[in-house]
Amino acid sequence: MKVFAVLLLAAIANTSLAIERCALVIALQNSDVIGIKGYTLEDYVCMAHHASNYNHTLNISASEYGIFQINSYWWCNDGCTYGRKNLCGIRCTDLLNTDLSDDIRCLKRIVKDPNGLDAWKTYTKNCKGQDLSFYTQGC
Ligand SMILES: [Ca+2]
Repeated sequence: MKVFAVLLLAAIANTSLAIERCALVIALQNSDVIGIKGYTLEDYVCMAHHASNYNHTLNISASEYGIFQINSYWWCNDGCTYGRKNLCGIRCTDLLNTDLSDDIRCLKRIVKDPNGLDAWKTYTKNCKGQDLSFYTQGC
């Protein structure tokens, strides 16, 4: 019985992660970020995987927010307005909820900057120029 409970919990954990990944895939497919500078759906999903492991509540060191780990100095308002740019015109806390539409709008704004997805070191290290088909499989 104990083994069954552990297996059941493991299955639930795997399922919730998979649903989160596929929810991101669908949200990106319904947006207009695919194709900007030649970036594919897989590029974005890979970046999110390595940035946050699809954890939309992640707030590392209070300066990186959400599923894409968007930085508060340039892109959102964290309440400490001094020196901040808020180029996406949103509250940083809006990057921590389950509504990914504003996260993706901000992602689009960032990707249009000269660095594109290279703004994420985790993208250049783990995703750029690699076979990324795994990231959208099963969705
Ligand atoms: Ca959001």
